[in-house]
Amino acid sequence: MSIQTVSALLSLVAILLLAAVFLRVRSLAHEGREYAPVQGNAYRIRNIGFWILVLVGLPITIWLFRETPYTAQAAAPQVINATGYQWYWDLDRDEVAAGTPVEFHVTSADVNHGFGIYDADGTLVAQTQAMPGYVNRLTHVFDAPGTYQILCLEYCGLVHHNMIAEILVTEGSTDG
Ligand SMILES: [Cu+2]
Repeated sequence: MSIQTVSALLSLVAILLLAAVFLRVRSLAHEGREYAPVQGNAYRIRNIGFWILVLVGLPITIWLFRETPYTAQAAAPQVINATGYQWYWDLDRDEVAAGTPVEFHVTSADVNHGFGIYDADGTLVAQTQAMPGYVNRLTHVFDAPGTYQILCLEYCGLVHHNMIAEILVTEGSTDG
């Protein structure tokens, strides 16, 4: 089960629990109750919640902060400067290592292009825009070695379909 499926199921359970609480409160709302004991209970629950947050949430928060800034913990990115032209890509580097972040600095020399990275099966793995006057940064970690293709994702004129470049992703780490 993927992490997305797990979090979706957990969210669903939490939503159902919350809905059950609301329905329970609604069904009790018709009963006349003494106000003071209800208020006392509510304050007790609020106190317990507060101390759970302090005793559990605070240590977890501090623990999670130990690696900040997170980017400094990651290996130095491999940088590829990519420029789109009508109708080709210019990459200053076409070989990177799998498992280490690759930072694409993407721009265009003429019109808007779409910078799409496809794996060997033709699945889009990452994309950004290539725009004249701007440098868009796209960080991607290639999990699997292989040959990846850069295709233009925005119609940019007559030979748009021919804007294909290749990146070779090799096993393991390189100098970066
Ligand atoms: Cu294009």
